[in-house]
Amino acid sequence: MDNPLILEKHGALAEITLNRPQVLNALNDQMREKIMATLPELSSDPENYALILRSNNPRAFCAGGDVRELTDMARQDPDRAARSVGYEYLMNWTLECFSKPTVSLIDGMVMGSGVGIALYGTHRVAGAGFKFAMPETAIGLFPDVGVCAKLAKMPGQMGYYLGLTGRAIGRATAYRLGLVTHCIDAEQFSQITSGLEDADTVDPLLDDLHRGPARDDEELAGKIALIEDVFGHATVTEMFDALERQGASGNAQADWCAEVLRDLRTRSPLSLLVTLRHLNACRDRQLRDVLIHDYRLAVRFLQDDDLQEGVRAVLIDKDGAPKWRHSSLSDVQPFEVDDYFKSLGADELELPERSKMQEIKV
Ligand code: QUE
Repeated sequence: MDNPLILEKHGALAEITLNRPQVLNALNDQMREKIMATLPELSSDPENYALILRSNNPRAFCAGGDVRELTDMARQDPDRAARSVGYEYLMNWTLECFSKPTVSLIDGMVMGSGVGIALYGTHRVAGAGFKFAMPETAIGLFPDVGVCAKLAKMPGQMGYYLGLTGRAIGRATAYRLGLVTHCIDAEQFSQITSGLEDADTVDPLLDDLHRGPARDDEELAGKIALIEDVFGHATVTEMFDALERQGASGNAQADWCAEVLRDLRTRSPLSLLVTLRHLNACRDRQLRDVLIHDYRLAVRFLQDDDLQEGVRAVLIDKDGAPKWRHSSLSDVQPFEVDDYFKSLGADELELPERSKMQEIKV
């Protein structure tokens, strides 16, 4: 079990298995490096047809990045922590530009950095236990790994709801939102791998096994108009106010609104404000540009207090009571948010254009 990432080739299929079950496959540098080493070799391998990404743990595809390792690094060697994050975003971009069918088999949790692996494959298959979340505002960070490119463009402000609250959704909702392409129970995953080993064509193989989810499996089905209304407000303060009004209204969704507001109040105020501004900016940005801007924000979060405190409160001491640098939204000065978005000058993340990523190597 010492190898955190296993690469196997069977016939026409290459399989990458995330293998750190004790930490729900929290992604570390070693795993990122192995993924990065594998992709260029596969892209020019004539024996290889497709790549599968999967987990050895039915509870989680990947619960996120190894943020404990990252925050330790940020204290001891901030430049190294920044390089680690930049390398992760390069890996996200490399997965996006990879030119072969790439099938993520996702059962259990997929959060944060895990989304940054699973989402950029051509085909995203969700098992019955699938749970998606971008929960970073809970640890004083923001939804990164390029996911704001998707969240900002979802219909009805749904991505704003997901990115700001960090709340989870199941596979029916994720399928509706286009985060996953197929719903296939984990018991059938071995049929997918054996088909791809024989170079069976990926689309008919997955389409045959797919079962469209029932409408009543969508946990947000009755809340679409409400989410559009609340998360369509221009500021986080107005979103809080709208939830407060709805929560006190006695209508059918009042309890749910009160819960969402309670969740948002536990999130880092600075994270919420930075996340909203980033989402707005990403509405008309492509992934490469989003990742470059993610890097600016990540470098600032790594140097600031809330991420350290969030990881302490949520993941180390597990007291669930982070003491954020700002006690409320109104404590955050506009210039503090502005500073997060400034160019890093010579230290900006450099990502090659897509055409460069796909150049033929000789
Ligand atoms: C927000 C996050 C993460 C999180 C919880 C949050 C995150 C992460 C984990 C995590 C990983 C491995 C574990 C575990 C939790 O939790 O990024 O228990 O074993 O990696 O609220 O961003």
